[in-house]
Amino acid sequence: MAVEGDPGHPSNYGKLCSKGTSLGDTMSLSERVLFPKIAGRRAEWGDAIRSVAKGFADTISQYGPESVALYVSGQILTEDYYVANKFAKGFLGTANIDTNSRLCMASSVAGHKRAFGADTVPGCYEDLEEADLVVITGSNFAWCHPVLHQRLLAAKSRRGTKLVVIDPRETATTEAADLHLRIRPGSDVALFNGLLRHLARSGDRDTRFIDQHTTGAEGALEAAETCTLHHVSGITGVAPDVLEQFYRLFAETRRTMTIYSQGVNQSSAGADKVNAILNAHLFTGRIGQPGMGPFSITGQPNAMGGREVGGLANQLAAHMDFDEESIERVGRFWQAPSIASSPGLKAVDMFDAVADGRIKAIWIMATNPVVSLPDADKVRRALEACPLVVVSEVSSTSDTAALADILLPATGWGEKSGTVTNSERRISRQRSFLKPPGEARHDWQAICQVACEMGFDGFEFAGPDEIFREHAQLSGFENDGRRDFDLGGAGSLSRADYDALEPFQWPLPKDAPARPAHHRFFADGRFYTPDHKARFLPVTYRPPASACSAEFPLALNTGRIRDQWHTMTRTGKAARLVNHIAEPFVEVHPGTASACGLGAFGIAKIVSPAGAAKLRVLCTERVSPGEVFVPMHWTDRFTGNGRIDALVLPNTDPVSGQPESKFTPVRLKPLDLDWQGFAVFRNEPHRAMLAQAEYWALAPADGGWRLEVAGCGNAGDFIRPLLPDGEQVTIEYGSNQFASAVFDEAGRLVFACFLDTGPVAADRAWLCGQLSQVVAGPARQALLAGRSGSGEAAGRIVCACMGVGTGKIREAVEAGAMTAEQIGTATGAGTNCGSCKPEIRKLIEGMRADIGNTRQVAAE
Ligand SMILES: Nc1nc2c(c(=O)[nH]1)N[C@H]1C(S)=C(S)[C@@H](COP(=O)(O)OP(=O)(O)OC[C@H]3O[C@@H](n4cnc5c(=O)[nH]c(N)nc54)[C@H](O)[C@@H]3O)O[C@H]1N2
Ligand SMILES: Nc1nc2c(c(=O)[nH]1)N[C@H]1C(S)=C(S)[C@@H](COP(=O)(O)OP(=O)(O)OC[C@H]3O[C@@H](n4cnc5c(=O)[nH]c(N)nc54)[C@H](O)[C@@H]3O)O[C@H]1N2
Ligand SMILES: [Mo]
Repeated sequence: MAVEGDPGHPSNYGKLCSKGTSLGDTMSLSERVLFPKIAGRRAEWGDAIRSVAKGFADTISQYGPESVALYVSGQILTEDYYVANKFAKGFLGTANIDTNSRLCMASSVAGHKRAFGADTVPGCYEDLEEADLVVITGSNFAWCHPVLHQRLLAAKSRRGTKLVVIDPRETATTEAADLHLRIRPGSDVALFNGLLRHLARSGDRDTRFIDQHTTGAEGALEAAETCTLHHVSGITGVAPDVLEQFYRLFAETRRTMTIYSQGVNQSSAGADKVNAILNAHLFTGRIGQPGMGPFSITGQPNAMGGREVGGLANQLAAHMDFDEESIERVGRFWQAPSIASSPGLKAVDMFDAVADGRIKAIWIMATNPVVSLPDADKVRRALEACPLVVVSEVSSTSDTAALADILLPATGWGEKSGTVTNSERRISRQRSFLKPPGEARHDWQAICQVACEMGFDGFEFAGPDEIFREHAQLSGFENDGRRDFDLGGAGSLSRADYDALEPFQWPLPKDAPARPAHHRFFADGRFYTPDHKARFLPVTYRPPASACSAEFPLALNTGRIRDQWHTMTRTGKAARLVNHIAEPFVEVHPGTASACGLGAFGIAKIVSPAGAAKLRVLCTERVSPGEVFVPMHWTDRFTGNGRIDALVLPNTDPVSGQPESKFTPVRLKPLDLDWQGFAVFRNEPHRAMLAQAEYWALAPADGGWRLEVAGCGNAGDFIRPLLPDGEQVTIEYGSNQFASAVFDEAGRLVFACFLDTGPVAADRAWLCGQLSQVVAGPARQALLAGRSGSGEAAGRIVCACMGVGTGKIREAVEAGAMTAEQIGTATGAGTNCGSCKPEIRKLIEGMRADIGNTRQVAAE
C-alpha cells in the first residue's frame, strides 16, 4: 500500500506528517481484533449484540439509566459519534456519554462558550499565513501539528512573521521563536492578565469594538489590575524586560494570532487560561479578520466532530445544551422516548462512578482510558470490578481491550467511511479503500444494531450518508441563525453527493449565499450570547491544584513526542516511527538529576502520590530545574512500568472538568542496577521473561524487535532463557559485561545482545539492520563490537519519513553542508514533513564545531 497526501486538500495541500507518511506500515492485521469475544472467547456477532443489549437493558431496569455509560473518542467518525450520542441521550435516557476530548478540548469548549456564547473557533488556517505575529502557547506545534507548522515557517520566511512561544520547556517549537517565554508551569493566566493590563495602559484597545460588541471589559481589567510587570514576573519567572518585549510586540501588531493547545487546556485553570487569551483578543478587536484571532488547535482527527454532535456529557446535541427549549426540540426531532434532561458525568467523575459501583455497565469505544486517563491504575481497578465492560477496538493489544467482558472488532482507518472535522471547522470525507478485515464492523453499525435489539426506533440507517443527513438536518432544525453550528445546507445530500463531498467549512446553512474559500466567524461582531455581544471574563491566577512538597519536590509535565500517537496501538507497529525515540524517558535538568543522584542514561523510578513508573533518564537543559517531562505514550504492551498516567493526579478544572495532565508533584530516585543491555531479536521475546528484569522497553525493528533492558544480579541468568536456537558466539569482557549473537542454520543473525555494567554504547540502528542478514567468518566477532567494522555508522535515526540517521547527516556536514536545506538535498532528511528540521539544525551546529575541533587538533 502506498500513502500519499492529496495536493488538492485545502488544509494540508498534500503534506503529511511522519505518522501519516508511515500509515502503510501500521496497517498489518497483526494485533488486530478480528472477531467478537465474550468473556475472552470467540463469539458470533449476533450473540455479542444481544449480550450488550441485554446487559444494558437489565442494568437500566434494575438500577436506572444513570447506572450505564458510554466513553467514546475523537477518533471515531462523526457518523459513529452521532449515533452514539443519540443512543445515549435520546434512548438510554442518560447523558452519561463522555469522550477522551474531555482530556483534550474541554477547557477550550468552556472558554469559547463563556466568551462567545457558543463553542466557535473563529478563524481558519490561512490566518497563520496572513498574521504578522503568531503567539504559540502551550503547544509543541512543530511536533504535534507539523504540517501547519511548516505552513507557518514558510510564511515566516516570506513575510517575516514574528513568532513568540510560551512554554516551560525548550522544544522543537521554541527553536524557531523570536522570543521564548519560559514560564513556570500553570502561570499563563497571570501572563495574559499582565498583557491585558499593559494594553489598557498603552492605549492599544479597540474602543469601538469593545463598546459595540462586548460586555464586561471593566471587570476583566479590574481582575488584571494587580498584574504589574513585577508581579507577573514573580509568578511566571520571566524577567520583566522580556515580558515587556512580548507585551509591546502584541500591542503594536494588529495582525496577531494566538495558537494554543494542551499546555493551556490540561490545567485546573484551563478554562480561565482560555478566557485570559480571549480577553486580550476581544480588547484589541482582533477576531474574525484575516491574520488575527485566538485559535484553539485540536489534536485528534475528529475532536471537532465530537463537539458538533454533542458527544460531551454537558452538551445535548448539535451545539444545543440542556435548556428546556433545546431538550424539547431535540426530543421532538429524534422522537426520543426518554431524552436526558441534565448533563451527565464527565470523564474523571464517570470513572469514579465506575469505581464506586454507581455505574455498572460501560461501553468504551476508540480510546484507551487505562493508559490515557489520570490515576490510571485506579481506572484499571475500576474496570476490573465493573460488572459489564464493552470495548470496541481495532487493536488486540490495547491495555483497555484486555479488560473487556465483550470485545467488539471495529473497522479502522482505510476501512471505514464517513466524515471528520478539523480545527478550522473543515469537514472532510474519509473514504474506505479496504474491506473490513475478519469480522470487523463499523462502530456506527455496532451501536445501531444494539439500539435496534433494544427495540429503539430511529437507528435503521443503511449507510453513513443517511446518518450524516440526519445530523445535518438536526443542526439546521429550527435554527434560523441562532446557533453557530448549522449544516442545514447539507441536509438533503444524495448518497452520490455525499460520496463526492469536497472538504468544506461550516457553517453551511440552507440557501447560504456563495461562500469564501476560507470562512471566519465574528467578522460582523455578532456573537451567540443572548445580547449578541462577546463577554470578557474576569480571571485571576491560581497555582496548579497540587503543590510540590518536600516529599514530592518536582513538577511532572507530560505530553507528546514527534513520531508516536497517544497509546501507540498503531504507531507502535511501525519500526521507522520508533527509530527516533525507542523507549520511555524522563527528561531532567542535569542539576536536578545530580541532586536526585541520577546518572545520565541511568534508569529512574518516578513516584507520585498516585503511582510509580520506571523510565530512562535523559539529562537536558531543555527542562528547567525542578521540572521533569515524560511522554504520555508508553503502555504495558511495550514496557514494564511506563504508563505515566498512573502517576498523574485526577485534579480537574472546576468549569471544564478537564484533568491537569501537565502538573503532578513527583520525586525521582535512581534504580539500583547491576547491568544494562540492548538486544535485537528476530522473534518477539516472551513477556513473562522480560518481566524478570527491573526495566525493559521493547519496540519493533525492521525484521524483528529491539529491547532496552536493565536488571540486578547476573545478566547471564536473564539472557539465557531468551536465547533462540542456533549457533552462538559470545565475547565476555567481565562479569555482567558481554556480547552474544545467535545465527540460524542459514547463517542469518536471529539474536544479538550487548550487556554492560552501565549504559550500553552500541549502534542500535546499524544492529537492527543486521537482523536476518547472513553474517559469517570474522564478521561475527566484529559484530560483537556492536557497530559496523567498516566505520560506516547509521547512528540514531533523525528523519523518520526518509529513514536518515546521524551517520549520513555527519557525512553531509563533513562534505560541507551548512543548512538543513542542504542536508535535505544531500540525504533527503527533512524533505517530507520537515518536523525533524529543528533537530537537524542543532546537529549541524554541534557537528561543525566538533569537526572544526578535530581538524584543529589534527593540524596542531
Ligand atoms: N506526534 C504527535 N502529534 C500529536 C498527537 C500525538 O499523540 N503525537 N496527538 C494529537 C492530540 S490528540 C493533541 S490534543 C495535540 C496536542 O498537542 P500539544 O498541546 O502541542 O502537545 P503536548 O505535548 O501535549 O503539550 C504541549 C506543550 O505544553 C507545554 N506546557 C506544559 N505546561 C504548560 C503551561 O502551564 N503553560 C504553557 N504555556 N505550556 C505548558 C508542554 O511543555 C508542551 O510542550 O497533538 C496532536 N498531535
Ligand atoms: N498524561 C497525559 N495524559 C493524556 C494526555 C497528556 O498530554 N498527558 N493527553 C490527553 C489527550 S489530549 C488525548 S486526545 C488522550 C488520547 O488518549 P486515547 O484516546 O486513550 O489514545 P489512543 O491511543 O488514540 O486511543 C485510541 C484507541 O482507539 C483505537 N481505534 C483507532 N481507530 C478506531 C476506530 O475507528 N474504532 C474503534 N472502535 N477503535 C479505534 C486505537 O487502537 C486505540 O486503542 O490522552 C489524554 N491523556
Ligand atoms: Mo487530544
